[in-house]
Amino acid sequence: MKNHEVAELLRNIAQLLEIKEELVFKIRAYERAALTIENLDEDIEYVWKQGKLDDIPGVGEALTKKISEFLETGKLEYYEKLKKQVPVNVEELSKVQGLGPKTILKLYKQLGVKTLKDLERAAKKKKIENIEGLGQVVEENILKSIEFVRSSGNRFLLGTALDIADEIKNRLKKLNYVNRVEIAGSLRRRKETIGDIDILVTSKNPEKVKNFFTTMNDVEQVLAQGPTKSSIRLGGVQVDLRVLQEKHYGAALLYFTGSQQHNIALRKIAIKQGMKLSEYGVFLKKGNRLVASKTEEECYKKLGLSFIEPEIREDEGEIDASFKSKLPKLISYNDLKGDLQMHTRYSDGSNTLLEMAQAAKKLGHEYICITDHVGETFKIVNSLNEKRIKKQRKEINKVNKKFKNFTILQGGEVNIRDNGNLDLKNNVLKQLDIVLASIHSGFKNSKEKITKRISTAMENEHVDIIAHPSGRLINQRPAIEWDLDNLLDKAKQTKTVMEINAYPERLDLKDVHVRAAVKAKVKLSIGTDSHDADQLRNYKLGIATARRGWAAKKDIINTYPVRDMLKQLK
Ligand code: DGT
Ligand code: CA
Ligand code: CA
Ligand code: ZN
Repeated sequence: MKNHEVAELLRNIAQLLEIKEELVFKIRAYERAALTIENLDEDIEYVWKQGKLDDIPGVGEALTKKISEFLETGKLEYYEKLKKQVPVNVEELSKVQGLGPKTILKLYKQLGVKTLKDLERAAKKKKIENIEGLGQVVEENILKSIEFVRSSGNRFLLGTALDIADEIKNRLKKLNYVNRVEIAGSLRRRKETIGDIDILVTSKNPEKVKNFFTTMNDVEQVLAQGPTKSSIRLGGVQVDLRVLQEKHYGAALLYFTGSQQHNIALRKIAIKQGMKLSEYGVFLKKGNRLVASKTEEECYKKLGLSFIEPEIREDEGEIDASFKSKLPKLISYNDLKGDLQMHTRYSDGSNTLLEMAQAAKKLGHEYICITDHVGETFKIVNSLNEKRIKKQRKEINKVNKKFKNFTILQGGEVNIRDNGNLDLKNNVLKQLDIVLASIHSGFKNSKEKITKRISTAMENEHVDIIAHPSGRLINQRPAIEWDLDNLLDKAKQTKTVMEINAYPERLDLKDVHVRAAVKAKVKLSIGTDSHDADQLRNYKLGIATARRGWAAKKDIINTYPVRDMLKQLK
């Protein structure tokens, strides 16, 4: 989705116009459009391709032209010209938290701040605290935020990093001088964002491995190369490769998988028991004798622990649970029997329902639920009304006959309106096998209001699942502010299922929310929200998120055969 990029573009234009002291109404128009597009749930590219950009409130003819140019070419001539006319680097500066248009203007006029470097210098020299309306607190926050922009602003989506890592892993596996290949670090733990990719191999010929790794034809930059560790940049991401000896493999894998917090906690346990843990193994303090190192299991065992799955190695209670043999048996990567959210050409997807079904069957699913947008007023995504729902039902019945041991269900994703009502009447909702309800606007509602909206939707007898419940888009839009405990209570009471949306930018519910839901005994579903058949494979990201939230097979309704799954719904 390019929504965030387009919004940023419009906002930067507004900022430049502000510095140029253009007419206020013109500036506000850009700002308003930016806000709308940022909060738009639909993919702006899809809206553009449908020729519906001017349906977006605040987007008229001129903006339609500009946005189209940007989406088509990745650039906007008008913006490039504007940047040349104005000496301030608003792209850099606007990333700093709390630095709005007004402040950037002030800092430029009074202190000549044009770049991030200028800003840092000014803050360090304590020049900002003297500017009216800013002060010392703002100055300190600016310094903190500059650090944040530089360090953590650049984390990659799990899905993106996983594709790159799998590709490299496959190449390394083919080499006859490489024995084991494993992905470690945050990626092995399947964290939602990844700083860099860590890969471990064992080989008797580290030199050869290094040469292969640093000269692959898509390497963008070699960052470091040594006898046992080299780093490259590929696809924009840093990839660290470590070549290990077979005998240390387990201990090294444990160490480089992390998390750092988990490692620290393990080391403390080792010390308490008169042992020492390092990336080379578990040693007895006395005589420095090696007692475990070949496998992770062995290392855990020596510390008195049962194996802990990588996804939960975050020092969030897993070590204690392992010690007491109270770890849940996590859902596994082949436990899913169906996919409960996807779109077709009926609404805003790019494939037919037959194509979606064929692709899902190929992945090993036993059933899918087609969940095109349905509704009366939510038109931008081509929502189905009653007539089209009936037409789709006929097609589903027809396509279902083509398959053996595979079921297509008819669901629908209905928008939750501002007042908590649904965008479709009950007598229509009732015709669907599964109803997903979700929020697509008003993400900035107060906590009370938004909690009420969702809980009102849960009370509707036809609503089965709340889809992408928090509405967050990773690196783009924060989650809504909600009272999760309250909503989980309501979900339990109304037998409403909470979705783990596996779309790479969403992963929503996220890991900690999943854990709260499991604890509250609220059932969960996994849906890929695919708008294209290629996206169906993302279900694994949903399982990863479920595992990070300590979910077992029984907690996820679509691990059940289709009939039992339907029985889980209200
Ligand atoms: P990332 O890359 O920011 O997404 O997160 P990680 O967890 O992959 O971190 P990374 O790449 O810096 O290091 C990989 C693992 O190596 C990390 O999870 C734990 C281990 N590790 C690295 N440096 C240290 C350290 O200074 N202390 C400890 N205890 N462990 C470390
Ligand atoms: Ca890493
Ligand atoms: Ca690393
Ligand atoms: Zn959609």
